[in-house]
Amino acid sequence: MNFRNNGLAKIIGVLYMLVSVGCEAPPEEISMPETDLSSENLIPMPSTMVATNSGFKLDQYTRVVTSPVDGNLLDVANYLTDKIAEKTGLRLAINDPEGEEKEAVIYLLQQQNTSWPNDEAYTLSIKRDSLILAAPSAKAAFRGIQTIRQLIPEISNDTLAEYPIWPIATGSIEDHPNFEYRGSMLDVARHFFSVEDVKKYIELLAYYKINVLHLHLTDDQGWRIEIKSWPRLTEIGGSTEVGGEAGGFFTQEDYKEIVAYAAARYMMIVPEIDMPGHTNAASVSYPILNGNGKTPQLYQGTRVGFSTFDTRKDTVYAFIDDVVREISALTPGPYFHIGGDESHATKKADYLYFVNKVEKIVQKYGKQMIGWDEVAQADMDSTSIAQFWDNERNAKLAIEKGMKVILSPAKKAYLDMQYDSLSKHGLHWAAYIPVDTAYVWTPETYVDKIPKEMILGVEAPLWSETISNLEELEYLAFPRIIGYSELSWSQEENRNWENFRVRLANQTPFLDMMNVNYYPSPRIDWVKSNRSFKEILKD
Ligand code: TNX
Repeated sequence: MNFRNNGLAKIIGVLYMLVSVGCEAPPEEISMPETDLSSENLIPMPSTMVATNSGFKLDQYTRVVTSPVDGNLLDVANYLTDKIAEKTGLRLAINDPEGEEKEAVIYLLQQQNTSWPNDEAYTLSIKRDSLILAAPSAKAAFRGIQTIRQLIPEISNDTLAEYPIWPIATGSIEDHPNFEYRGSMLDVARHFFSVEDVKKYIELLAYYKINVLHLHLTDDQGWRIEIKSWPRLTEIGGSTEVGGEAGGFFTQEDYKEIVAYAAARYMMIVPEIDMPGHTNAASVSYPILNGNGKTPQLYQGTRVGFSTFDTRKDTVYAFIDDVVREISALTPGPYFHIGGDESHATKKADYLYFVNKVEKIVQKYGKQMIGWDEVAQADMDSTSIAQFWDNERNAKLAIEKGMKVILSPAKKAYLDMQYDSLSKHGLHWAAYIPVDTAYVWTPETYVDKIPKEMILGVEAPLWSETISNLEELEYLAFPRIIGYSELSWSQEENRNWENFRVRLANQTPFLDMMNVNYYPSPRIDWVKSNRSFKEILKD
């Protein structure tokens, strides 16, 4: 619909309307402009859309009605009205018994009787006076309200009128995700990020229907999660980070706060304790864990592959049992990630023995194990999951063992890779990943002979060797993560770079409103946002 770009005709229409009906006009007399739902800048692209070229009247009289009035759906309605208020200044009433017939209504309906394609599917039916979001659950409705948020124009079509209106394009949408696991990972171990930083990242991801945040909580340089039975992990192991700054850690209360914040956005947290390699910070805190009789030093560099637990020692498994027990008790999601990557200092036989033992501990606490692709070399249970990042042979091994895989190929999906050789932050050991390279690949066929039903989803990891604050995090993650959301939510036939490029260019009003320090890739013709009414008149 793009009222911003509709040009002179629209503006003349608005001015004419203002002159002819004056500012006192009751809202129903304002005519709706023509719209085109199918050319909206939705990301990820919905499964199907049909445009009917009129406008739903979103204004101060619009009401939100939920049915049945179930607590979770009410929370979704509250989230939606908060976001509408942030974007438009309108504070919409929810389930207002005083509401009048003639007002436009946004319905959030829970419908369990319909046969939905999956449990995050939803439909939107938008007419002039009603916008109906139907979904099987509050979770699915939460995905649907992101679409509603994206359909609301950035500015009203008549900002000078007393009753401004934000017309929403009419038509219908049927939508459901392509993959159930749509994630990003954040490495809080190499550099620590605060609860507030993590919350902002979650909030941004939720807008693009991402439903997993994997937290890489431990590594050689830092242990970032309080374990009550082993307090020195954070006292000592959490005390520094790459570059030698003071590190930091999440208390269990902090972690619960992150989990709850994510859960309110129907996003799960996947905690990772990386082992048996990447464990220098743990062994500095408790030197008994590494078994070589030496007390290691805190490490502030960026090398990998030099540390290991002693995989033949009972104390190590007693330690891991405590860690998995405490973290699992704080984590409602079904998964526990054991790392398992780059254990170059662990003998192969020890590594295989270790992964099998730890898989059993994870299962004992009711969780499904995820590990980086190397874990597929061990004798794995088919319920465990391999996260493919580097080695296709490991991914195929996982499939042979009946394990599902998460796709995070470093050459395509690593958010810590530089955009190009001039990028301010990031590494390039796997590749330079400009915005188009990040988007133009097909998860469904990326690894030969992995059938789609064995792919749990796509995850874009953000390792933090080269970034130490939220601005730098945002610079590497945005805009690429927006493309990964589409690669994991949208069906293959609905993904197209040229089309995506235009929709991405139009994310600037949202990114600017959210104060996101995105990388302004020269491959995208970014739309200038926050244009005033005067600026629009000049168009
Ligand atoms: C490889 S990917 C690693 C990490 C590094 C990353 C940097 C993986 C499982 N291991 O330890 O941080 O490269 O890009």
